Amino acid sequence: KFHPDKKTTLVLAPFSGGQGKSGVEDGPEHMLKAGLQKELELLGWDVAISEPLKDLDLDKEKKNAKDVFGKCKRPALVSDSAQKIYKGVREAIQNKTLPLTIGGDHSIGIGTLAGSLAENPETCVLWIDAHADINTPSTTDSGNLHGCPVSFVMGLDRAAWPPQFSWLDSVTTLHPSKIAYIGLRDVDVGERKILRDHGIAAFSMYHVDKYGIAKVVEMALAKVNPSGTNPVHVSYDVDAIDPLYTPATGTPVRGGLTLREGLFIVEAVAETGNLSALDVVETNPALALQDTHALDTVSAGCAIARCALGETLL
Ligand code: HAR
Ligand code: MN
Ligand code: MN
Ligand code: MN
Repeated sequence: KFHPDKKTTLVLAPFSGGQGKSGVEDGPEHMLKAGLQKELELLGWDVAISEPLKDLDLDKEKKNAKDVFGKCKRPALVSDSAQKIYKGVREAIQNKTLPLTIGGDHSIGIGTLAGSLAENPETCVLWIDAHADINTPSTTDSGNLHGCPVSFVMGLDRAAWPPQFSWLDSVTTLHPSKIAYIGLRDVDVGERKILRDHGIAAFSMYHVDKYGIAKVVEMALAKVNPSGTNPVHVSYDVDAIDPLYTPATGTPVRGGLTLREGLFIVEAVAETGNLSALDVVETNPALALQDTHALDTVSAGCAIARCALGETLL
């Protein structure tokens, strides 16, 4: 329904400032080298490429030791990158294309979700992840902003924000009823309280085992998009899938989704016709202990993108 003319923009987001490990900025390059663009074209999609971070000198910016605010690490860098990605995603939507953002760490989700919400405030979100990424600058233990994107787009704990994020004030905030999680299994104490206090739909691995993935996706979509008419932004962290299949990622957690369960989620969203944006994040080829680790993780990332764009809807 939302993209009958099958046009997408690959928004490249080679960013690693939201966490401490380098290599995650090479995710986009690896997915392109694996042939992602051609694969999507074979599915009938017209593919444009956007590089909103092209002028960012990541290596140089990461060395700025003064870029700290309270516990938050590199707020200026993360905010600047997120704002650039925000603009890239808005432009992709204005061009009537589906933004498919390739990360990079999950802090880029601040930019992608804000971009979707700015263009359509009715946007709802499926956040597919082992982690809730809903820490605030007050609750974060690690200070890594890839653990905080959801709280920023919801406007939580505004008083504690690093000043650089004030550009987000002009963007519609994400209402807690418009996000559902699938795949959770490593959620911090402070995050549990936020999820509970706001009544956020959170389907953990327990629920996947209990109900099966098909029922979980159905329940998640019914919760965030009861009318079935609103655009759905899927923000997909490859660590939602078990590290057996996606080992090359910064914070792997065992006991995750099988590869098929992981792909089923996006296939089911594709079937609704409501997919309006997709992020595929946290692929870090540098963390592979052997060649197959990087290949498997990159292949899974590409498969998520293909399945979301309809590969298996024959
Ligand atoms: N909750 C932890 C923190 O805030 C770890 C979260 C991040 N890891 C990710 N994001 N890959 O999903 O630091
Ligand atoms: Mn590099
Ligand atoms: Mn994440
Ligand atoms: Mn994660």
